[in-house]
Amino acid sequence: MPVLASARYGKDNVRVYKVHKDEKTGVHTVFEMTVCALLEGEIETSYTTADNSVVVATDSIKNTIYIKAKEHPVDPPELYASYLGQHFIDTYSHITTAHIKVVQHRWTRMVIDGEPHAHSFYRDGEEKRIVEATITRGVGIDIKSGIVGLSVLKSTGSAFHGFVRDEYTTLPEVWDRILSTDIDCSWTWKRFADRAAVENGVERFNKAWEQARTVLMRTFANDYSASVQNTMYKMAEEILQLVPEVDKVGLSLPNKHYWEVDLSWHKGLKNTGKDAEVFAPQTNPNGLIKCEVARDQTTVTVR
Ligand code: AZA
Repeated sequence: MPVLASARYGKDNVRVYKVHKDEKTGVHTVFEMTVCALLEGEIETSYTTADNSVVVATDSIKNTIYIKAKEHPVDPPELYASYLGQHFIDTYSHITTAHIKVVQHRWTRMVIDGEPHAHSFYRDGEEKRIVEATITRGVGIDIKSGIVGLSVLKSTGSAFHGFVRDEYTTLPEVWDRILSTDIDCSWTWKRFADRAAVENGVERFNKAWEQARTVLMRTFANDYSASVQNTMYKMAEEILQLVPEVDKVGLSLPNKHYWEVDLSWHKGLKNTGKDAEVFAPQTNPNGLIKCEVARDQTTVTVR
């Protein structure tokens, strides 16, 4: 006899925009996000016996996403996600867990004639800020924050040698190569007891996001990289050091290859080794290097 092994449902891809208008200065601040809210609890019968009495319609979940964005700050997104998730478990006694994902899109203030503009913004890249919050009755609030799609490239300062050489190997060892990747980085907070614990010291979230972003770029730029593996480990180590309330840092980095193009067939053009200037960026295949770095042995298995 089949059993419902797991179930959650809700609304995904809810696009939300919120503007904050400073009455005194006339300066506007805008936020745009894409929200997913999925609920878990005593909802089995909706699947097994068509019992819709346990279903909070996904349309109502969508409405709640807008209403909570109106009632509460959406900055930082960790706070908004906690308010939203807490609402579902406080309001519906049969809902035990709310899974909230917030993807924040970039709107960066324009600087016009050297002055920050009051109400005009531009999209400076596809990088996103991510929050995944799990709010569980009787357990607390688990939050994973992150950055995805931070595209970076360095034209030197990267090597890769000493790797396994056998009958499958064609890749030459290099002491100077291009390194390019789209950084996905997450940091998992120690569990918060409740919403008040998230609110208390709420500035920690934007600070950590800024610190992580700075570390990712600074380490990428300054490290003479022996490999993607080693550079990413250094990134994670420093984030853990700077943000003591974080237990684990995860990284996922594609290695986006740029191959040399041998042009010697054309009038003897030199374009390899130290003479390489024109490269062919590859779309695929790409390397993919991942790791999670825990603060210590006790946090290895954190969520
Ligand atoms: N790590 C790198 O940094 N570069 C590589 C790898 C790897 O594992 N494999 N090929 N190139």
